[in-house]
Amino acid sequence: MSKILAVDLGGTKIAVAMVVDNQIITRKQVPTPTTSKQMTMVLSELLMPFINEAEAVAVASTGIINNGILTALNPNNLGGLDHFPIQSTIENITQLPTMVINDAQAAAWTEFQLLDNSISNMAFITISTGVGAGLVIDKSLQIGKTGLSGHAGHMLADPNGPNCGCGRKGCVEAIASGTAIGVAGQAFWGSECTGQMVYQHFLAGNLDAKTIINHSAKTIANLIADLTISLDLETVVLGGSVGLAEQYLQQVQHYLQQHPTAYQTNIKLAHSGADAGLLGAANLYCKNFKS
Ligand code: BMX
Ligand code: ZN
Repeated sequence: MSKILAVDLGGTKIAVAMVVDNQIITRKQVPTPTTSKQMTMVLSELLMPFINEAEAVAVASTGIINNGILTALNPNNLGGLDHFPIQSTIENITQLPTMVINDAQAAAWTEFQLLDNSISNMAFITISTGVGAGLVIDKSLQIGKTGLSGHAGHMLADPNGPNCGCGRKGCVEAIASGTAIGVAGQAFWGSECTGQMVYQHFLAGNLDAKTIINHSAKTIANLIADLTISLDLETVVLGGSVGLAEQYLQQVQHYLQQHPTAYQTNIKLAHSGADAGLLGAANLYCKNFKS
């Protein structure tokens, strides 16, 4: 039996869940704080009620995770939280063994295991606060020496595109993410416009919103085509609040179908929905640290 306290630390929310034998038992969610002091307090409040039940803590976190330290590739997604010692902070709070992995990498691992056994190469792409990706190649999750593997949200989509918080211009994330969708919507719906608001206008048939959402979906389709031609992907799984939103998958499929056959692959929605990161982190802890 395994009893893992799983944490999903995203750019917008932190979710905590008790995962018993790969099943989520209790789940809680709060907005992500933006300073390390607040983060330590919030983590303490969220984790303390569960520490007596759990044997370990497994964290799926946004950012580059190297030696238990969270470094933002796009610091704009994380307020003041760049260079946060997430592993030691949680170990100090809980006194439990703690493992930390990138959120999209964790989710890729969960979703890979739910695919047909014949599949060796897949990508999970989350379109959310940012655009993250996790790659499984030859059935093996790619993490990389410094934790950077899969950061495909920062591949070049348009050299003349908007500036990205990572310091580059025209990244996929700067065009396709929920944050980028909100920023594009500000020209029509004012400075308080969010990605969610643009999406509601899109579903209501507004043409300006349709242009923005289509631009995001087309950019993700181009990314999928590039990853497929370079990695021989057999399946791509979409997640994140935008990736899982009504009609988004269909838009991405529509644009991918316009590419030559070699660039096309099967695209589906994350089977474990918004829980993919939590389940993946818990599962990876058991796989790597339990005999
Ligand atoms: C960013 C990057 C990735 C992350 C992705 C999705 C940071 C802080 N994060 O590209 O590590 O996987 O966003 O993150 O640089 P989310 O917060 O949208 O889930
Ligand atoms: Zn970038």
